[in-house]
Amino acid sequence: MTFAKMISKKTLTAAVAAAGMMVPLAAEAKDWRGWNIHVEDYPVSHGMEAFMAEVTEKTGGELKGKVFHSGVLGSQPDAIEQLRLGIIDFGVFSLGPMGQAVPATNVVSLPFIFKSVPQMYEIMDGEGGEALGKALEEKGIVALGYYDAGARSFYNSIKPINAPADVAGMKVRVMNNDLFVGMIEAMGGNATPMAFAEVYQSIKTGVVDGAENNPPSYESTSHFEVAQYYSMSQHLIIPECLCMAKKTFDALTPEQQEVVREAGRNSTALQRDLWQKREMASMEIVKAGGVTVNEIADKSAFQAAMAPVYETFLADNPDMVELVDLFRNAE
Ligand code: BDP
Repeated sequence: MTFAKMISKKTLTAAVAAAGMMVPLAAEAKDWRGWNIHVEDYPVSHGMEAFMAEVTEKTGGELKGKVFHSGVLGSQPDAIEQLRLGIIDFGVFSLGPMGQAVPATNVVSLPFIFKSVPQMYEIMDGEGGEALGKALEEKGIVALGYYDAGARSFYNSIKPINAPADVAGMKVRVMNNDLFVGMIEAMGGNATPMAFAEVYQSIKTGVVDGAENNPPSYESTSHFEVAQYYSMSQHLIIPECLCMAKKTFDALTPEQQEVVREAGRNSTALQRDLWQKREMASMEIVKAGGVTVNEIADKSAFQAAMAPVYETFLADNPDMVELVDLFRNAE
């Protein structure tokens, strides 16, 4: 009896299939999964695609992966947890919702902590970004660069906001972080933390009266169609982080890690450039779409209204006084 006849055809097929599957798995690293909350045509999305493409090219295809846009891999708070576990390999996260997992990052969610976007760049590319990078790393996240997300302003379906008192009684959607609830309450409004993906319907059906965001997000989500008053309070400048799972990063060779870091720096420069252009384009789109935009030249009343947010935060987090001072006392 020949060997082939000794084993059934079925067993042989299974064995060949198993061997066939095992070989590539053992020889190649798994494909990375990149989480992105934004639509494909968005500065963050282009930055992420460029990052992945550069890593693949410079490692001769050893490292590859895919960016999943439009939040299909889950909401931001869920994705942060998955990143920490290495289920998601990389992504661009707002440091707003990041505060729940990495408390030190809350410092950038304090209203008016940065004096301007250029100042934010300076602090995040220096000591401030370094301090937050360390805190992120302790929670399993490697920061590769800080993207621009401009400044967030209020929009709603009722009326222009010119003073904090105009927010009183309004139902305002905020990102998932208690600090933002405190911020709205400090102006007498009702805050509703809610996932990004739910905001459009919620404004449309009146569950909330409005929300707050930067021009590209206000435009790309079509929120401007259902909330036609955009009031340039610019109360929050929250940078975003091109982040990698430490689990994934630590498994790389030192050479691969250097490639990843360099691609991170390059994609950050690209994203910041694209951001500036998109902000202007988005303002044009929303104005053409019927939005009433009002500038708020003097923001001091809003700044004054935020005092309780700082007081509560510092009272609850005495260990963060130094970090807050590093940011707020910067020139
Ligand atoms: C956008 C951020 C995104 C947030 C979103 C939000 O880029 O990460 O999820 O705001 O408001 O500006 O939820």
